[in-house]
Amino acid sequence: MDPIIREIYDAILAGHNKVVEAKVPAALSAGLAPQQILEEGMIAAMAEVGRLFEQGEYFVPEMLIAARAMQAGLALLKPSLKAGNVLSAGRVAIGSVQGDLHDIGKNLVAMMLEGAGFEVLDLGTNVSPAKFVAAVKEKGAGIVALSALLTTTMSGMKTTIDALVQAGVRGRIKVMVGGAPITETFARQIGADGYAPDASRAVALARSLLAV
Ligand code: B12
Repeated sequence: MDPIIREIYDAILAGHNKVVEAKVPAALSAGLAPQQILEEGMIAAMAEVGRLFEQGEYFVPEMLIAARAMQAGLALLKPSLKAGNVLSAGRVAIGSVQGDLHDIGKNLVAMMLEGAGFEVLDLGTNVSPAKFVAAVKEKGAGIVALSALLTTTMSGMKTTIDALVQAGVRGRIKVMVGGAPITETFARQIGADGYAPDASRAVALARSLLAV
């Protein structure tokens, strides 16, 4: 691993915001690709945080400070991840489903979609089905993107899709889903139009959903 990327990785694990804030720009100035910094330094660190949590070595406070360090790094990486796209490729309403407070992955997907020229309405975390429906009816979203990180909140995706059907708008929009516990099979079972395992494939998915 590149030494600067290693420092970013270690700083996220330790929750050292200041180090992350110093090293992300340093990595960019050293000519490292934003995608590499993101994947090897930042996403890999969060995966390790998850592993340590599972093993009982990290607890919620450690997860939280690591997440804050990750968010600090992401904010600095954001301008480099966005390509200078100006035309709107479509309007996407994105949010973490009801009961779910995880937003790092959702934010990354939102960022990459923006970078690819989509207009993104970020509804935040713990988003009720009614809020997604309102984003379609009142804001004209053509894609609804649902994120869930907990096995206990996955069912909120189905509830949201049901609410879109109930509201009579399901036919004119596409629904895409993602998050660590989500699979292609689950997406199909709940009647979503597509699933992507990461942010860059989410962009390809959004494009293909609007192309058909
Ligand atoms: C950071 C973190 C937290 C932080 C969240 C901070 C924040 N602002 O997001 C805090 C501390 C708040 C937290 C709380 C909890 N957490 Co937590 N958390 C994590 C951790 C370590 C990392 C998640 C993360 O950010 N990953 C990095 C991002 C980049 O990856 P990602 O989210 O998967 O997103 C990518 C893809 O999934 C995809 N994607 C994501 N969304 C979408 C949407 C669409 C439409 C598409 C197409 C793609 C897509 O693209 C993204 C980018 O590539 C995970 C462990 C893990 N390995 O996932 C546990 C984890 C998700 N948490 C877990 C748990 C148990 C909890 C708590 C219940 C703990 C507790 N006892 O309180 C609470 C629940 C709070 C709630 N109601 O939501 C468990 C879930 C277990 C389960 N099977 O349900 C995990 C798996 C940890 C573990 N190994 O046990 N957590």
